[in-house]
Amino acid sequence: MRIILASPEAKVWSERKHIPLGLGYLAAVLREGGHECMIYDAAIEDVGVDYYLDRAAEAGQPFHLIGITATTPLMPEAWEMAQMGKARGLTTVLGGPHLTIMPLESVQPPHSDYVDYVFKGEAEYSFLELVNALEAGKEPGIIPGIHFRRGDEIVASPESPMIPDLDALPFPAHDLFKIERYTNLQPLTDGLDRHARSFTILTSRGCPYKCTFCSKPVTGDTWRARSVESVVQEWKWLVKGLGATEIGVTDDIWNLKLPRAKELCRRLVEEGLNTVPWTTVHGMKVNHTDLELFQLMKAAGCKRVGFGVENGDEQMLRNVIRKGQTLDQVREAFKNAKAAGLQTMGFFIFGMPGDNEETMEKTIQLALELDPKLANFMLAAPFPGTVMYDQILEGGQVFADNWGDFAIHEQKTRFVMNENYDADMVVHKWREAYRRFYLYRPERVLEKMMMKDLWLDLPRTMNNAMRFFVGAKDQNGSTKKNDQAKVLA
Ligand code: B12
Ligand code: SF4
Repeated sequence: MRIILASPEAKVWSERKHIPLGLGYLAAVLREGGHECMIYDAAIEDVGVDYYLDRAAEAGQPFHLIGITATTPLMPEAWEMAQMGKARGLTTVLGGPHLTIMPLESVQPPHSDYVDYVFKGEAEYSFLELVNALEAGKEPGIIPGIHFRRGDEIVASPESPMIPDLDALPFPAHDLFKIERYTNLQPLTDGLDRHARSFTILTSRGCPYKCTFCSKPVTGDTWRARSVESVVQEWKWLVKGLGATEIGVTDDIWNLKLPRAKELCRRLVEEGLNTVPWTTVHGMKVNHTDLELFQLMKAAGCKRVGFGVENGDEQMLRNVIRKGQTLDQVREAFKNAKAAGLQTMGFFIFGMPGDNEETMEKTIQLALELDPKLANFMLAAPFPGTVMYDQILEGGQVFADNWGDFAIHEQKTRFVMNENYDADMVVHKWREAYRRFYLYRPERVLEKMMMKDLWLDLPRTMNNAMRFFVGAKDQNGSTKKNDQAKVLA
């Protein structure tokens, strides 16, 4: 079968363009199964997916099926793509984080007019099973994770789609990405390289922690690790086979088992793979680190480590966010990482339920104290599938016009909790954090001024400055309840 796997363009503000790795995994398994695959990522393409669908049909080699991936904010575009596919007679399949949390929504009207199948969870094997069945002209049975309509009935698989043995999977089809069109991974501090050969790699899936802002059902509570050897072989392919210039580890928690993490670093050194810089893009967990790990990471070519710090108030961290780490552990990790010569990043969240002026001030103070190379301050957004979402709905309401508003930096997902929660104060402190960290400290301003990138693209620089320090035009000005906004619950 000829299959096009597509990712909609993120309307989420981000200058970074990362490969949609999930599609790489799906393509690899489909290819092994004898099917032809193309990956279409709207984020880096100049033309719409309809262009490829029409050219293929004109050439007498039409695609038979379109598989679309989506996180929550990309759902409107995902449905649009499915409509395009359906209008051209393709079978349409949706999967990815949002569909894992809300699979039923897309097989109900109006979406059931143009969405044929939805997959919940990890779909490498189950998607292949569906494609094989369709190619053989058979009605698909109960495949793990599948949801579809049969007449008026909705067929929903009760089986777990999480894959226990990750080593059994092929490496993602990294060769199918138009890699030169993706940016480097951390342009906020490095300058934006629009043509980096930056790949991401996944050494494990799942996480046993239960942070209340995290969409936990997406990867599950059970941590499943690949063997060090398998990871090293993929790393080798990226560096030696595909000319990677940067690698990002995007696990939820790659360092859960300290000895395994250290072993991986040692093997990267042994294999001479420490020449290409790498980062832990989405952070590592502070309470599974020690100085030796950071030293080994440095030796293995790691350039920068990120940590989810979240909040500067111990009670918030323990009782509201349930991060499973203490502020002392945070301080220790930053100290050790810096001592090993690594650059650090800190991720901080503003506006979790219970956050007030005092706790947010503590968060700003902690960011200034830790002084990472990059501080990423985010507004809490109640994504479905999080404990936070359920908590808000118990005592308040989430307001948004559609799923497209669920983009963290856009400030459009508003919620009301109770009289103690001041949403305007949250936005005020969030912007203050950016100003105090990046604008009011001469050494930071100087550091920025030295960056060639800042001067080469002044309009972009100004736009970014407005967005974070003041509020860009396309960001919604008010956090107050908007009566026009729908309640998404
Ligand atoms: C890398 C990453 C990013 C990258 C995106 C890179 C990219 N182009 O995909 C960046 C930094 C840009 C990013 C941004 C955001 N992210 Co993000 N991100 C991740 C992260 C850490 C890893 C993603 C990954 O590679 N997973 C590995 C692959 C193998 O898994 P997968 O993509 O889910 O694919 C599997 C299944 O979902 C399924 N599947 C996927 N697609 C399809 C399609 C079909 C047809 C089928 C059948 C199956 C299927 O099969 C795949 C193979 O098993 C995840 C957390 C996680 N561990 O998944 C968060 C995560 C996906 N992100 C999340 C969020 C909230 C965001 C943002 C919305 C945050 C924001 N700033 O507003 C934005 C959204 C931007 C966007 N493009 O959608 C949430 C999603 C929650 C939700 N409800 O959607 C996650 C789950 C984190 C979390 N635990 O809360 N993110
Ligand atoms: S935020 Fe990170 S540590 Fe917390 S549950 Fe999610 S993946 Fe695990």
